[in-house]
Amino acid sequence: MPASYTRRMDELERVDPSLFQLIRAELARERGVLDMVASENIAPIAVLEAQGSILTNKYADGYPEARLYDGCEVIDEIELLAIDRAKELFGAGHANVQPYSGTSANAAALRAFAQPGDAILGFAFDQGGHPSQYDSATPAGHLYEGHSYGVDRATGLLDFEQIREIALRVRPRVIFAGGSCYPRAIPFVRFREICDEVGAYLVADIAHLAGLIAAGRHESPVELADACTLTVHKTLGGARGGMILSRAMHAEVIDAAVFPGSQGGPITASFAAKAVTLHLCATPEFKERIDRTLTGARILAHHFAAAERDTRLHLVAGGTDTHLFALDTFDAGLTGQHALSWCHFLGVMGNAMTIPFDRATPPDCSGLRLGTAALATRGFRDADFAELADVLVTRFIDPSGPTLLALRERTRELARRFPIYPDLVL
Ligand code: DSN
Repeated sequence: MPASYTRRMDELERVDPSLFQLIRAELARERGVLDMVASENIAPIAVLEAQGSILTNKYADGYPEARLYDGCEVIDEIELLAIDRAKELFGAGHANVQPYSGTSANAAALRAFAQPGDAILGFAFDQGGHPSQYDSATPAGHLYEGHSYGVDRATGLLDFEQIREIALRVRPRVIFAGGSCYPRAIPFVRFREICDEVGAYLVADIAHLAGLIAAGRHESPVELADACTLTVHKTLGGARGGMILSRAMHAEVIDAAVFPGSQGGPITASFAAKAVTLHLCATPEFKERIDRTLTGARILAHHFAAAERDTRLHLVAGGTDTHLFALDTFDAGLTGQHALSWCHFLGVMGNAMTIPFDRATPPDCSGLRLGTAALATRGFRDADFAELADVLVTRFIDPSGPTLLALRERTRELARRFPIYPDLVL
């Protein structure tokens, strides 16, 4: 857990009491719930301090030693520190730490490797992927001819026969690998083979897997892919924002595609917040946290699998190899939204998501996505994940039973036992 916080937000409280009250309310909310949103985490205080620092004052369009603004000597050092740490942590030839988000990183990767009108191929959102990899509604999508692939209906695993068939047919310039609701490991080498066969660039979207990869707990795509796009606030657990890793030979096109290609002035304080995050991710404590994250997801998935007959909830893709799992709620007579509201009542936050071959009629869906990254950061160990699993499974076995309030008390007790920012006084 984060170390002691030494300051209150006195000045904010004085200048803007209404906003201060909202931040106080959000802190109380975060403290009172169990966050199982698979893309969220709890940033260390050091990251919050860097993000909220005086670095926010500085314009720094461009890159170290090639800025459009005067007075960037210190910002150059900070950005280079973040770049070096990213390269070191992931073993990458090049790193760009300026993308505002994962979606902006994907837009920049497309700009780097494809021309308007080119075909591109990404993992369909309703199958576990992300729209920024192919969809015309996303920032860069309208420039390209977007195609998408999915998973095998029987196994829920990536369907490489289908991916290869589409790639041979549409000849994409870029193929994306990686998703936001895919619970299984991603064999990036299979994507590399297809890219080589059709002459496509491979972009690994490791927004969700970055922490697992940094800890050495998932195969790294860094040497296989032409570029990797990621976010720093999910399993890496730190600064909000995106990043691109690439082969050294692509450094120039990637940098030009980020700025000026797809973004304006960088959020300079985020260079520092990303640098701190990467520093913390290089520690044994980080690996240990990722191990608890993975074990926690397996424990929860195992409990749901064991109770499948009683809950009629099925694990999407049969289980998990990662920090997240998804439940198919359809046979339980629930929409994903409904299942989410049952968790919400217990103070457990998650996502209702469309799952592969969803049987619900949009806008309803049949998926409930849950992740363990934030709980592991909070300090959860095996027994705590097992306790939470028992609460959640019981909730779905006996939805209207008299035990409901007792279940809610058990999640409240878990939240109390693992306080967030205990020394932050607001
Ligand atoms: N927002 C991320 C997620 O929830 O998975 C993807 O953009």
